[in-house]
Amino acid sequence: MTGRLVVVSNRVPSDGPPSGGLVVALHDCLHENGGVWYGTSGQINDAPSDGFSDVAGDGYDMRTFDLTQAEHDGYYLGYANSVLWPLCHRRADLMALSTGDFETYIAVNRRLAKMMARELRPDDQVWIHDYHFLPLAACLRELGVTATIGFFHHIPFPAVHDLLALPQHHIFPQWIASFDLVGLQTQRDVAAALEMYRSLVGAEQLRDGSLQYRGRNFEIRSFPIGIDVDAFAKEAGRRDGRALLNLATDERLVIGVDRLDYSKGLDNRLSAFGQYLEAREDGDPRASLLQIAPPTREAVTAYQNIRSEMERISGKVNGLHSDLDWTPIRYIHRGIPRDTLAALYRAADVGFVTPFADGMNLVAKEYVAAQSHEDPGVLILSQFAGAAEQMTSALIVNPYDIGEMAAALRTALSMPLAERRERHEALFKVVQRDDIGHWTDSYLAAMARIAHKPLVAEAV
Ligand code: GDG
Repeated sequence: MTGRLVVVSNRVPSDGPPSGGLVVALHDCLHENGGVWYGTSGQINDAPSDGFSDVAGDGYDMRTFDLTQAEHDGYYLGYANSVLWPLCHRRADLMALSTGDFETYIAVNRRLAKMMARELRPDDQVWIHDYHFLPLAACLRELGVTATIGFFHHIPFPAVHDLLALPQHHIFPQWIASFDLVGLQTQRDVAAALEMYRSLVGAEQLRDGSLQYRGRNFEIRSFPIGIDVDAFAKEAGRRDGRALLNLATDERLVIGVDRLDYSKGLDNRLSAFGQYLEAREDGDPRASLLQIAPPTREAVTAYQNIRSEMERISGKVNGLHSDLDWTPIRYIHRGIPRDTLAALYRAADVGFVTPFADGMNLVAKEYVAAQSHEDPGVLILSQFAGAAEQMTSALIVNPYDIGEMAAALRTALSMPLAERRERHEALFKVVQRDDIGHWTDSYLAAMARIAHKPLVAEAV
């Protein structure tokens, strides 16, 4: 690649060796090509900083900046996580529109743009991640930055009628058009973005697939994110997950793994499991649900309700169905190590992934990667996870329909081996083909192609 790779994400992996697929993949790209990774430090400072601090990176530079308490509250907890997150997850009703948060969000993006603009070079390829930085390219362009700037939106692109609930919706098309390449997870997201340009501002797609808005030419394309399949499969085979749980020989296991977020459909999932238990007939296997749900964004009010809902439903189901030697729902409200997680996925007969809305959902892919090919488990997947666009051999369910999910559990737990193998083989193929390496390679190749496009295209 010519020019440096410059990555921007809310946090940089400054606390030791990177872990988790995305962070490792970005680390590997930077390690290979050299470059810079910008992001917040995770530290709160009394005064806004006017420059970056250096963190030792492995073969590349890591440049971090601190936030003030007011910035953390308004930019991170406020506009990013209490407005944009619910908006993009079809929960405009949960948006907390507080005076000043939008201004703080813009101010943080402006400050970062100002600090970056001093350091960026015209031939840099800048790759910005996530909804924390939607206005960052627009801020950089205002400062005269001409480098190629890409964006990856990890979460769903909002539908137009949801976007209209955002008081600042009119700036959205301009923010997006300031990037050169906008990566979305699915074709469904691309369709939503194109619909926004068509219906809100009347911008149409050109014949080469790119868009033209306010004199800028840019592309919106889907790049479904994946995982490091080989590494995960290897990890999953190292330990016996069933032994970790002390499961009885004939006990079946259903697993759910999610940050405790209202978008993940956890309440309906637990209810569906309860309904499955109620409808269980003599001879049906005894199954337990292991739900791992580490806390997340607890300072945001909307997250406090889901926590008490989980406690209420799991308490109710366990109260009704537990036996002296059996607790049907094991609900763990904390994070567990990645190697343990991999072994637990492998031990589970069913992966139960039922978000109301999700950009992709990597848990679905991790579950498939962790299965043994000889005796694989069954994936139950919400139609609203981005992953459902690729993983069509899963049992696809509507996460709002508790009865349908309970029936899917029954089907999954009694599925014959031949069908389980057939479905798993098809799913594994897709997950392996579109792995994390393919995602970074295809995104960076598209950005490099745009970087080398003759400049006349810009002036059309
Ligand atoms: C966003 C988008 C998109 C979870 N609990 C533990 C743990 N995890 C790991 C999982 C998985 C990751 O966290 C969660 O990834 P998801 O993709 O499921 O969801 P988000 O966090 O919402 O991610 C999403 C993703 O970005 C990537 O673009 O797919 O749609 O919302 O890797 O395994 N890991 C460990 N312990 C836990 O307790 N070690």
